[in-house]
Order: sequence, then C-alpha cells, then structure tokens
Amino acid sequence: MVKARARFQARVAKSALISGITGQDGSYLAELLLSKGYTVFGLVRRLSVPNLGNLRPIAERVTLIDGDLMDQSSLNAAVQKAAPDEVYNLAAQSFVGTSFVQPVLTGEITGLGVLRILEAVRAHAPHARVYQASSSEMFGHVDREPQDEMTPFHPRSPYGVAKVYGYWACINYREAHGLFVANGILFNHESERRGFEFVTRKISHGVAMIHVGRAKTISLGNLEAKRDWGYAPEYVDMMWRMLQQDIPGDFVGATGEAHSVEEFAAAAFEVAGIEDWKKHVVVDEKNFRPAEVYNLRGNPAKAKRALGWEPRTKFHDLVRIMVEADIAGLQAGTIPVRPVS
Ligand code: NAP
Ligand code: G4F
Repeated sequence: MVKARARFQARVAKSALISGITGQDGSYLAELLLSKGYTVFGLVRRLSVPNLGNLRPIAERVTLIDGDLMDQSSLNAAVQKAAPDEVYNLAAQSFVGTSFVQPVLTGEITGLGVLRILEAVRAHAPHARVYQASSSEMFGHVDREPQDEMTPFHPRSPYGVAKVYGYWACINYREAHGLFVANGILFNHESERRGFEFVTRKISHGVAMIHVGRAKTISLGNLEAKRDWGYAPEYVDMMWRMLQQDIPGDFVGATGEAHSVEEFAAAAFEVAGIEDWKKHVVVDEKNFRPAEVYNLRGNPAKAKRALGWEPRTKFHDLVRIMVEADIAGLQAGTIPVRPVS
C-alpha cells in the first residue's frame, strides 16, 4: 500500500513549463497544476513594470524564468532549466484588434514563437508533451455551424493567420520529429482575469464603472458579432487532460452556444440593475475591425467523448461572475478605474 502510494506520487510529481503564465489562462493553469502536485515553472518576459497581478495567490509557489517568445536562446535556456514533462505554450500577442495594427509583431510572437518553442523542446526535452493554444479564430469566416476539428480554416486577421501557422507547425513536429504535441482549438473563454480590451471585460468593467458612478457610457463596435463564450478556469482543465492522453490529438473546446455582443451587454447591465441599457452604449466606428469574424460556435463532442471534458458555466452565470467581480473590485479599489472607450 505504502509502496503503491509512493509509486503514484512519483508518477504525479511532474514538472511543467508555462509560457504566458502572467495572462488569464496561464495563471489559472498554474493554479490547477499546483493543486495536482506539479512543480510549475513560468516564462516571463521583461517589462518596464512587472505584471504579476494574476499570480498573486501563488507567487511563492511558482518559479519564474526570464524569456521571450521572440528569443530562441532564452527559450532553450528555459526548457533546459525547467526540464519539463509538459510544456504549455499559452504566450501570444492575443488581441485580434492589435494584430491589425501590429501584424508583423503578431506573426513573430503568435506564429513563429510556436516554432521557437517546438525547436527548444526538440533540442532539449524531446520527451516533453506540448500543448499549443490554438484558437477558433482560425475558423474565421465560417461556412458551416457548429465548427469542429474537421472545419476548414479561413482566418480573418493577422492573429488568426499566425495561429494557423502555429497549429500546422505543431502537427508537422508531431509527424516529422515524433514529438507529443496537441492543439487545443479553444473558443472564447473569459473570466474576472480577462484583459480589459476584450469585449466581455470591456463591458463588465464598463458596466461596473457606470454602476459606481465613474462613467456614463461604454464605446463598442459590432454588436451583432456572435461568440461561443465559456469560463476560463474550466478550459485550462481541458488543456491538462489533453496532455494525459496516450496519443496526441487536436481538440475543440467550446460550450456549443453562441451569443451576440448585444446579448452580453444587455445581460451585464441587467446584473448591475441598470435599466434602459442602450442609453449607455455608444457604437463607434473605431471599434470595428477591417475584417470581422461574425459568428463562431463550437462543437465540443470530441473533447467530451475522449477527454471526459465538459464546460459547466452557462452564459448568464459567466456574465454575472464578471460584472459582480468588477463592481466588487472597483468598490474595494483592487481594480483600476480606467477609461472605458
Ligand atoms: P492573455 O491573457 O493575453 O495572455 C497572454 C500571455 O502571453 C501573457 O502572459 C503575456 O505576457 C504573454 N506574452 C505575450 N507576448 C510574449 C512574448 N513575446 N514572450 C513571452 N510571453 C509573451 O491571453 P489568454 O486569454 O490567457 O490566452 C492564452 C493563449 O490562448 C493565447 O495564446 C491566446 O492567443 C490563446 N487563446 C485564447 C482564447 C481566449 O478566449 N482567452 C481562445 C483561444 C486561444 P505579459 O503579461 O508580459 O503581457
Ligand atoms: O473580445 P474580442 O476582442 O475577442 P475575439 O476577437 O473573439 O478574440 C478572442 O477570442 C479568440 C478565440 O476565438 C482568441 F483566440 C483571441 O486570443 C481572443 O481571446 O471580440 C469579440 C467580438 C468581435 O467580433 C469584435 O468585433 O466582439 C466584437 N466587438 C464589438 N465591440 C468588440 C467591441 N471587441 C472588442 N475587443 N472591443 C469592442 O469594443
């Protein structure tokens, strides 16, 4: 019995390297892996002001390694130092809007950065299992609904194009070099840790600002766009499950339900008890994209079948979680008062 437990513990005491650990998903994933007994290393890039807020609850329990997806030697050194069993590549220039303004940088980080991670793993930890944060933005201009693992890609932004490059680089390293590499094709997932520029957080924070009397309106773009929005902590569990399989594969992660930006806004104002929400929303041309992705809805059947993964949080609960967290954070002074346009 004691021997069996020791063997079990030896088996679960794995180490993981997470790129993008300071972001929404990276911080939730680090918490999940720590709860499973992993030794967690996180890659962080140099910023003029450190950006470790999401890691506050676990700051003492993760080892941070300096490195940047733009810089091959730092990735080689990070992989050597962490000697990981699992590598989660979550780092990216992840905002679609910015990718139209900084397309080359986005290609470098979000596209070529994947190749640099794969090269570092191939050279220094070829037995490590790799998770790649692929995206439903790869589907882009869709010709069928819902989208699944067989749906063709038609990306509509430099971000989407870069993600397609990363996706195929992973499959190529699987086929050419025998690496264990898995693509999670995840649809939008949100939380109280979401960046302020993404539409859900822009709305939840904007509504909270109006609720506490610090703003009167929110400036938005295309209210008709539809997304399949889930809750981020549940999606990092899917990432982990993908790396526990015997054979690497690619999986869609989604709720199977789509809602419009307008529905999200209406629900958010309702949570805050603000009536006549249209009075508080200004539609501004500057928030529209040169090429829009109008409608995304995923089919997570493969993930359910093979991984036993299923999202639980429903759309209205997600909206409530985000709006209540922003109202509480503004009232407590733990969330910044910032412009909402
Ligand atoms: P996020 O909050 O924007 O986090 C991105 C992370 O990447 C941050 O930790 C950021 O570090 C890091 N990063 C950016 N450029 C880097 C560089 N050059 N070198 C090293 N690190 C760099 O994104 P997220 O929402 O957690 O998403 C995680 C991943 O999943 C991303 O790849 C995203 O494209 C993909 N994805 C997200 C969703 C979604 O709905 N959230 C859906 C599908 C796919 P700093 O803190 O220093 O900026
Ligand atoms: O919240 P968004 O900026 O997210 P988007 O473009 O769907 O990308 C997110 O999800 C992807 C997965 O599909 C990830 F790969 C990616 O990293 C990121 O996490 O915009 C959602 C929709 C768009 O159609 C946009 O045009 O909302 C529309 N929208 C309308 N008004 C707005 C606004 N988006 C933003 N950011 N700001 C607005 O004012």
